[in-house]
Amino acid sequence: MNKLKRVAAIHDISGVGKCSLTVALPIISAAGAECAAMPTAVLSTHTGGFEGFTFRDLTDDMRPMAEHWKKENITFDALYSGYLGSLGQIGIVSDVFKMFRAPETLVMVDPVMADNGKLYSLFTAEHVKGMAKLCGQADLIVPNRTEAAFMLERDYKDGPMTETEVDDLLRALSGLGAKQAVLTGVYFGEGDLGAACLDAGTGRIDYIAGKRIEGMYHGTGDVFGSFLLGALMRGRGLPEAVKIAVDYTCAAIKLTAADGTGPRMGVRFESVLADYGKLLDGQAK
Ligand code: PXL
Repeated sequence: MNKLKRVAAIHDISGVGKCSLTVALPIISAAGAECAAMPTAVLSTHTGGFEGFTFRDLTDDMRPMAEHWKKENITFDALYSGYLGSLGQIGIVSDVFKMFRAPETLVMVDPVMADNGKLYSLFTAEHVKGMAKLCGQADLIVPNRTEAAFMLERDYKDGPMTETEVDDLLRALSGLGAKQAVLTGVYFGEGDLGAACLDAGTGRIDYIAGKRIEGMYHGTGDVFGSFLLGALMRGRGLPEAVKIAVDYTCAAIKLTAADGTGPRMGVRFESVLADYGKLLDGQAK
């Protein structure tokens, strides 16, 4: 049997709405990897589409948690950061990366802070600068098009892209410092929605298209990132892992659209988990 890989997922817990830790834990576990958690904040719901959510900031707990893990000689095969609950957490996560980075550790930063041309509520321009710096410490970054534009101080553009635009954005993103970059929300034709990835070591760029389902569903970035990291932990190369993440995210969105539960409750990833696990075990039908 393969060695069990251990991931530390550094995200918030939004009690309702299926994003961040409530999707990273089940998806990475379904991949057959262990998912440890460092919660950055606890909210009643995520901040996109709900009014009056509670927000407990856990900034002060993060460093002591990391120090305890270190004292217990706990090691990680991957460090995966997402939604950070305060500006101060960016520096703490940067220190956590330094504490736990070993030669084989994969540091993946999803600079969760914006979508559809807008910053999420609670974030500022300072957050954008801090996230761009944190991306420089990562091996792999996973921004959406809005986050990419903001971090690169470019105008956000939606709609279909050309290959030249995608290549240019990916190369600019790798200039932030990470060896590998995955850009989400990429499509060339109206019926598609997918991602593109760059390995700056080889210069190789891949475009992966899925079938677009109309509507913007919440938490899809976290679902995508978790499917991606799970596949990487099971030994898949970057383009193959991106393809798996696009396929399973699209499948979850399709089921959600059929359910008609609306965009703010997140996507029905639960119903594709068993299949995803089997695929990574090499037992797909
Ligand atoms: O999925 C991104 C995300 C994560 N966590 C919280 C959020 C959001 C997006 O709005 O509000 C709390």
